[in-house]
Amino acid sequence: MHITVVNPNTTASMTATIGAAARAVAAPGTVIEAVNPASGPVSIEGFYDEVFAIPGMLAEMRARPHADAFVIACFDDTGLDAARSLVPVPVVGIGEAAMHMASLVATKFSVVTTLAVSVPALEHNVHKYGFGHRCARVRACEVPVLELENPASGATARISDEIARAKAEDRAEAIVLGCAGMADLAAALSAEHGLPVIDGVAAAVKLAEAMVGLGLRTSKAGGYASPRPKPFAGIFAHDAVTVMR
Ligand code: 5HY
Repeated sequence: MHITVVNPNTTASMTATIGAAARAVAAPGTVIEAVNPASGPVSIEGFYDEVFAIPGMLAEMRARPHADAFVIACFDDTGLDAARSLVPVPVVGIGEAAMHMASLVATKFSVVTTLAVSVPALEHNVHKYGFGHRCARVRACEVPVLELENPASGATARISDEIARAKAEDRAEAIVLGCAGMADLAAALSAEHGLPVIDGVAAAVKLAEAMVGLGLRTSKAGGYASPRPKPFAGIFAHDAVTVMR
């Protein structure tokens, strides 16, 4: 099967990290293609950045009708509902995927993300997905997204310190890494802290494989129905959906 993993931000080096994490867990026979749009924010940190990442992300998806499933590799699950409306195949957000996996191994989990500005959007998703009684807290380690790629930033140590606080203060039994850029840190942090540390990229790839294997596709019976064809004016003219799927 072919899974396209879309990093909605425009930082190719982060896309490479995401792709490596996806391929590390992909089953034999699963082809992983990791892509990012050419236009949009270099990182997504809060509501404003997110909006400008969505058109480019959807364009990357529209250009790949051959994909058996898509993973949206931003922990905010950027544009997830629009993406599920656009394509008939499964679309898995790494945030939602990680929360589901955490709920299968712990009675209570905490999320450790990057900056405080990102926290409200993630808290909204926790409740939107029905994990309000399972997620103890969404924490920020105050590391900007792209500093995750800077070995001199001390990012890993700051994430580890926040995990220690989640264990002590939240009684977290598992940790969800709240950024796609943390994908390569899960195993080491889990070993260091002695509890499950879940990376959403890996979780989303395995869930997507399972959905394809089950023949599950997004329901078009309601909210994820294909958009009705209509003109889009101005700079979004090429984003108009012209045919029903
Ligand atoms: C992400 N931003 O996973 C989110 C995390 C965040 O560019 N990729 C990003 O900080 O909201």
